[in-house]
Amino acid sequence: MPHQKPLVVVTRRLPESVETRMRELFNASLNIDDHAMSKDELIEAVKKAHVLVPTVTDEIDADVIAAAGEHLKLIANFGNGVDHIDVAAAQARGISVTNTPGVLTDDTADMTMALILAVSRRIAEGARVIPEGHFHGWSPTWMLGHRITGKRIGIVGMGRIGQALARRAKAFGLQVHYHNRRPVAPAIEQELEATYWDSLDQMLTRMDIVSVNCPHTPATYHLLSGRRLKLLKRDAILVNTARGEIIDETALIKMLEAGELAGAGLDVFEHEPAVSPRMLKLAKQHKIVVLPHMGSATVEGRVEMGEKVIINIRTFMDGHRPQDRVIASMV
Ligand code: 8YV
Repeated sequence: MPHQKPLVVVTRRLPESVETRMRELFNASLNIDDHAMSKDELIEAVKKAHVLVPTVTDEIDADVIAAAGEHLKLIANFGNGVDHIDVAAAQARGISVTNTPGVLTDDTADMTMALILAVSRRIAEGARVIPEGHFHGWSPTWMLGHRITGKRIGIVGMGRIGQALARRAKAFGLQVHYHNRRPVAPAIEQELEATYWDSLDQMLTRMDIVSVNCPHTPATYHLLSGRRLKLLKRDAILVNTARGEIIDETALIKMLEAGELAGAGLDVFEHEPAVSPRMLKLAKQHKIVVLPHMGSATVEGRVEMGEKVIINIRTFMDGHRPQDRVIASMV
């Protein structure tokens, strides 16, 4: 790192307090009009930057890494997931990668519960009735959804967010089940009264609600494949606030169209920001609830993410290993 302030290229607009602090601490190059950078722009950025601060909208692939100038030593991602960064290629070039875990756990878990309730209790559909002038009076059989209390939730991925969701689910009276690479500590299992399923297939056949909360890695790409989705009960619902790529979206759409699954709540999509017309049709028919990747979208969360990015850069510049360093073998 240079003795003068390092050139930190930030690819998107960040909360004002974060940008102000970055300007004070670094030679910060900010993206004033907040456009998603093209590949050429990213290549130009890595040629000159000492530190790159990308977000989920930037594909930092092997080509971008290969174009990096000798000064680039750190990619300090603004976000938790790093599936848009070729971490192995970065590591091979001696470029460290950090992320921002922990500070978006509660917000994402809250949004997951919100989607579970939205789908089960038809909230998105109901919220449109009055503004669209269709409320002509209460009726005993109108707008009925399904109770969640007493149902079984199967959480796929029991990391920070999975556990935060489990805590909320338990408070709502759901029975918590989970699949993970390995069981969580017995004390956590006890606290959450959670049942571990070594076999994802077996868990899927028994759940009323399935929530995807694992990271997207080569191992979890299409983890919920067409075959596995077929294992779900017809009256089950599926919720995804992790990454679209974890579910075979085409297979999911087919099942929803055929009425082979009761519903879905999706905050993320396989080809984001593109969402398939068939998915839009299902949303218009109120068979699914779709949100535009809002899981961590709180003012508080975004400021804390920015603060974490700054801490990671400062720690790195001071010659220490940042706490949030991501290594290729982890992803
Ligand atoms: C962020 C996310 O909005 O952190 C993540 O992995 O998916 C999001 O909630 C996004 O990544 C910001 O870059």
